[in-house]
Amino acid sequence: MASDTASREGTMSKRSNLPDAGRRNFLKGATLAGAAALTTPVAANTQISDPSKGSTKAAVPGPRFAAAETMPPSKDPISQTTSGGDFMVDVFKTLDIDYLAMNCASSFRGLHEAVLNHGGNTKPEILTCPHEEIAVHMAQGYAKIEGKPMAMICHGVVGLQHATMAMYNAWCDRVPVIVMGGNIIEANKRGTYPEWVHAAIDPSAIVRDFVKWDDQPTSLQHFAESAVRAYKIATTPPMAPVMLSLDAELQENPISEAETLRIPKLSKVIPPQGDSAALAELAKMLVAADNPVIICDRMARTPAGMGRLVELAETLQCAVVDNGGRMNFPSRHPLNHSFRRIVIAQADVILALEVNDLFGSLNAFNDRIVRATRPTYKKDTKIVTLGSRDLYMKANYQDFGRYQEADLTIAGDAEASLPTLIEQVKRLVDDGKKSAFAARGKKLAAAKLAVVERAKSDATIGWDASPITTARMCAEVYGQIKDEDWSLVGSSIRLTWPHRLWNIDKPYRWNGLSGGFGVGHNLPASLGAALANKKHGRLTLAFGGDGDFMFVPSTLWTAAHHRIPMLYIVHNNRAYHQEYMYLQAMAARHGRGITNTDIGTTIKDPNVDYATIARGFGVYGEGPIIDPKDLGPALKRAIAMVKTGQPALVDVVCDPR
Ligand SMILES: Cc1ncc(C[n+]2csc(CCOP(=O)(O)OP(=O)(O)O)c2C)c(N)n1
Ligand SMILES: [Mg+2]
Repeated sequence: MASDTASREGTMSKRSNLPDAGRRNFLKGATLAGAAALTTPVAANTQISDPSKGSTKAAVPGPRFAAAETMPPSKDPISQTTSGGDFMVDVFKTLDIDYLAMNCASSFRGLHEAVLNHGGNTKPEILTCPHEEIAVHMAQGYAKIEGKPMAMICHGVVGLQHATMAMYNAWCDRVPVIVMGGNIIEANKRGTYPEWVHAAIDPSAIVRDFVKWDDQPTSLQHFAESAVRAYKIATTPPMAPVMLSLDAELQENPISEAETLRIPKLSKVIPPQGDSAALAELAKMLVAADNPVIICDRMARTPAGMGRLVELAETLQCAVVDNGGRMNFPSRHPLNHSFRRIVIAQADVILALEVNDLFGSLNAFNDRIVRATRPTYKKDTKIVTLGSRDLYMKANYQDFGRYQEADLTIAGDAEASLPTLIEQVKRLVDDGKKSAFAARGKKLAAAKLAVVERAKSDATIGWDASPITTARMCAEVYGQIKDEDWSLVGSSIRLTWPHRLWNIDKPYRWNGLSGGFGVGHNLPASLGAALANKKHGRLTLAFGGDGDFMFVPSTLWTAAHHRIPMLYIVHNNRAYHQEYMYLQAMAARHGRGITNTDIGTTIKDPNVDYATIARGFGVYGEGPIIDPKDLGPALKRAIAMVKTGQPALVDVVCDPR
């Protein structure tokens, strides 16, 4: 790393002495006295060029500049061979950032140009996004598959305002995203009025409650240190987005004192393991329990997480309830009891691993008459939490959920703590325990089998119905992808069939949830995950609600433009159906009938033709599929397109759930 840094520094110094005439021609050619400007190297230090003389002069402070401000410049003074943006790109390269998602804007034109012409549009490569929300959500989906963050940049003030909801989702989901925004800090440098309305003294204020850290560097050295720090903070569990506001002048102006600039090396933070004595106590509780249950949510941070959880559960032969925030546990594993929550009621010890809303997992909520909750676990059940939840909290947004009592709270990263916990558990399991555990595991396996058989039979209900049942839609899709190396990266709200029926068995087979339940997440986040899957040759697919699709349908243009293969299946119930049901419940509660409840909750009159929209964005489209018999052939054609490296959409007119 150190030698890398040294060679990079060398590159920067070299660049400042050797002008790349070709690269900067567009600047010079427009206004300058041609040959003189082209042959005059600009020393990026205390020297400035004097275009009228075609020579370099020492910069003199004071009256000379005062005069310049009151007189119109005779000629455009721009003639430079480096820009601050170049240095910023060199910093991104050291951080191994593959993509920069953006909607273009003048407040970061300096960086944009440097990415293309200094960086060669690789590491990072620009992803063109028609909406800032797409850029951030793509980064969210990408990070969970790829295990590293993507950067996005947006226009000062207005672009960031568009990015906010996606940043909130990523923050609630504890996913790292390197967010940047352009700004013009110095008032006297802002030119036209749009530059004023797009500038702020503290641009990050709007997102400060849901980023882990932010900064507005005022020098290139400051940028380098803050960029490396931002990356480190974002990727240290609990992970979260970070925000850097980038001064346009800093990006656009020549680099001065290039030889003093240094890119600090990035050292990865080792995630904290829970206290070993506490883990030993937990191991004792788990081994002594008659019915221990593990609940997990955002546990598997890396592909290693799933294997560790399988090892712990198999050692104990205990039930696992997976809330699905990450790909934690194989769906068909005999110990996966996510759809048999009765295990929570039977548990004498519950271990919660990185569970975001533990109260919600352990209590039933009913708001049909009055808002009321009741515990679903026994009074004397011992509850233990292991996770990074307690290590990081913010006050304003209430993503922490209701306070849940626990008997033992171990602060630490669950995935990092599992090896020690497994070791402690194994130490305590003697032959007697082993056979008792095996008997428990056998019972659980039988109960699991019954649940799967039940799901299979439930799935046949209304098999030939039109609109198509969601069970049939999922079964038809699975039938066609199960022998591929597939990755399911998105799902419409409450669509549980894949987890009930499919064999979801590898770390990339599922990509978790939105985090903040901000609708409009699924389509772009799925595309970001598809981008990460592309180089592995995986068949990426996602289901998504029609309501979700309507927020940022232009995501499909990004998919087509960047040739990102993904099968996107619109679960088209022609409604914001979750809200439709809430409204019906409300009307019923008030005794006023449900005749008006499709107002404001349905997406019909006119019906939306999603396949035509897809084609308009250059994406292969099938549908609307209304007759279930048409679904199989349509999926086959769409999958064939995806296998050629293109995105494809299938619009399936479905029942609500
Ligand atoms: C940004 C945002 N706006 C509104 C909501 C409220 N909301 C929750 S679910 C939902 C319906 C989404 O529709 P769709 O994706 O079609 O899913 P469906 O409920 O029909 O299965 C809405 C509007 C939200 N969560 N986020
Ligand atoms: Mg819908």
